[in-house]
Amino acid sequence: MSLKLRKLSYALGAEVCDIDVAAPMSEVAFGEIYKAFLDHGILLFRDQDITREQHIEFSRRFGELDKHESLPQDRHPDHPELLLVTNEPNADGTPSNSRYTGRQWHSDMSFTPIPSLGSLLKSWTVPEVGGDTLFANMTMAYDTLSGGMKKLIADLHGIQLAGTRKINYAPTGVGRAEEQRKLNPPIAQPVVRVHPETGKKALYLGEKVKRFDGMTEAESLPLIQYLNAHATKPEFVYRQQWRKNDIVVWDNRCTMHQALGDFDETQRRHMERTTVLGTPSGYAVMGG
Ligand SMILES: O=C(O)CCC(=O)C(=O)O
Repeated sequence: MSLKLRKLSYALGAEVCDIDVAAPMSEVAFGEIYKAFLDHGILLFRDQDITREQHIEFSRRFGELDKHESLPQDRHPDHPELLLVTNEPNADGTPSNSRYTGRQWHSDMSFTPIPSLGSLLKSWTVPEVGGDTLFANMTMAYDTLSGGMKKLIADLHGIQLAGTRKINYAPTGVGRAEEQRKLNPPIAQPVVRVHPETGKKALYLGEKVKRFDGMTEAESLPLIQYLNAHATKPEFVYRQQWRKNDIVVWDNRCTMHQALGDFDETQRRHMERTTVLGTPSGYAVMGG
């Protein structure tokens, strides 16, 4: 098989064209997909009208899947491998817990000692317009820093906190953030992360980090905000405009992403994500 790829943006991403991810696929054919995943940071597969089981099965090709023990409130009731990102109300009519999931720059499971290798998000229901997701190339972000800045951040660790959210969103679910934090104590992750497969260095930060280990929030925040702003400049970013039955797989080791609230929230947006386990990274710290 020879993959038909179409670049999605200058910074990152490629669409894999004319493919059915649920069809039988040899190791060699999947090897081509995996190589494209490493080369482009994210891959888009359009028109994948597949079942949940097929979504899970294809995801397993990338590695062992997380059962989402660290985010139990958002799991699919019948498939622990699937995490819901939905604004569909609960059966009792209460708002969904996960309606604001991902509304800040982050890399999945950075707040755990085994951050994710990659995630595969499938769109089941999308609003008429909007509900987009931004992805940033963190290798490019690192490479374009000055030598002085690279030296300054080389040994820093950012403390990643579970359950953080931007203050402009209403709280979701009673005790949701508290539960997430209880299950996931703060983890310090290297600010410069070496990709275990490509060997390339990437920035590893996002908006779940409020301070560096060994420094105060006041000392840390200006640099964290500078680095996040640098990493998310338009030239380092791809904007995914979802259609129903898209699957996007992203490499959490060298990209970060953010779900946007750029849509009419009275319309339904329902996404489901599998999360591929990564390799151990970071260390536990006391307090945030
Ligand atoms: O819903 C989205 O577009 C992204 C959700 C997200 O950030 C995540 O699953 O980590």
